[in-house]
Amino acid sequence: MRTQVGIVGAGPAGLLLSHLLARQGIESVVLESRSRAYVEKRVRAGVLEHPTVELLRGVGLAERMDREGLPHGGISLRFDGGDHRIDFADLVGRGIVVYGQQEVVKDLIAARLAAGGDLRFEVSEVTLDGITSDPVIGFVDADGQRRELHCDVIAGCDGFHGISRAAVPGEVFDRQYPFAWLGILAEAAPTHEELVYANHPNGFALYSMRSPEVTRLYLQVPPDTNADDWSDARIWDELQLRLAADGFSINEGPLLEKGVTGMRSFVSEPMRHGKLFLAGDAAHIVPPTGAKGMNLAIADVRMLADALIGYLHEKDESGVDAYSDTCLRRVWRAEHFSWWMTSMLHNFPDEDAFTRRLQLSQLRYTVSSRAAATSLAENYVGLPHGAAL
Ligand code: RFL
Ligand code: PHB
Repeated sequence: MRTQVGIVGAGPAGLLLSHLLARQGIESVVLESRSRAYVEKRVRAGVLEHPTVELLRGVGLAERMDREGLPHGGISLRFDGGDHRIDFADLVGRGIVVYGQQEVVKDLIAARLAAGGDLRFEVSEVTLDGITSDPVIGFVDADGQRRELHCDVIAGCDGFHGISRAAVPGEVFDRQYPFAWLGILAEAAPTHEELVYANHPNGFALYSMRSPEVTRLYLQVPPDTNADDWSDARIWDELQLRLAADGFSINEGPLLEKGVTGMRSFVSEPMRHGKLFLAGDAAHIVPPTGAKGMNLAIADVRMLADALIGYLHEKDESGVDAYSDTCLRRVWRAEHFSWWMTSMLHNFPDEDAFTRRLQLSQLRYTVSSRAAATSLAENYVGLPHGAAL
């Protein structure tokens, strides 16, 4: 088999890359280890930043998002018994859209299949060879046939646990946090229109949603937590307590999903080796507090698609040569923002009184100074793609 771009991984990064390349007449094959049903059901991110929304609109992927997504003009920070709204619309004139990652993935798969795209699910034993000369991806297809896919370049979009990153020699930057998030999806109508980030003495809590019928909520828990140790009643009690504010209560309902997510900051540099390019979680991870992971994956592949179009159509290497450095500037901005939000909003187990006072001071400053609130807003709604960072 032969194609121009061999893409490993059918998450938002791999699927969007395939879509962007196809629009410019470049062929790709997407290889995914999981089934289509699995990737379409995997519950993950929920916040699309402004540049993501604009990109999806610009490339014909926004029809359902514009119908079903929930546009938000701000978020609340809740601490010390008070609720403080950060008004994105007023501060930066832009907002976000709440639309589940798996909905983006469903829309992408539908668009690729409608355009005759080659997506292969349930492949196994994926290997990468010839990365600095003639790239070949080896794999076993869903029917058990071993195959070789020869390509001009490989895009490693296989997430944090994929195989691509190991083929790129370089340096790794890693930080683990001493807590995790217990996340639930509940069949309960949201009682509040926007997201609430709460810093409570018992730990962080986040109020989010997916639709007018489904609420998404998170609690800070110890890193080794087993989700089964938390009964539904205990989860609701803790959410009601940590998110409490005047006139605010959470509708409870049956849980559709419950899981624990670790918190980590991670960057692997560079994002390219020879003809292998990393994009998305394959190259970097952020803790979810800034809602940046999927948005960064999307920014990477936008840059990568432009670079590959120049390279494959016109043999212009300037874009592929600049890819890693340019992406990493946005990556580190998001790493900083996510680390900052995480540090400001969570309880650190060994936190002393001095650190706690600093945290509260930072929260008060963020909600009372227009300059500080604007900085949060501009990062949260997303700095423009292509901004000098
Ligand atoms: P993905 O989505 O992990 O996709 C990688 C794909 O590669 C496949 N794969 C392989 N395929 C073939 N061969 C192999 N050897 C393979 N190994 C792996 C995998 O099965 C998978 O399908 O990476 P991608 O495309 O880079 O996308 C990144 C995002 O998924 C991730 O950053 C976000 O989900 C992070 N995230 C959030 N991001 C946001 O922008 N906003 C949010 O609000 C937000 N909230 C979150 C989040 C992630 C969370 N979890 C569960 C980690 C909330 C949570 C709880
Ligand atoms: C979500 O709705 O899943 C969500 C929202 C905001 C975050 C993280 C996750 O910061």
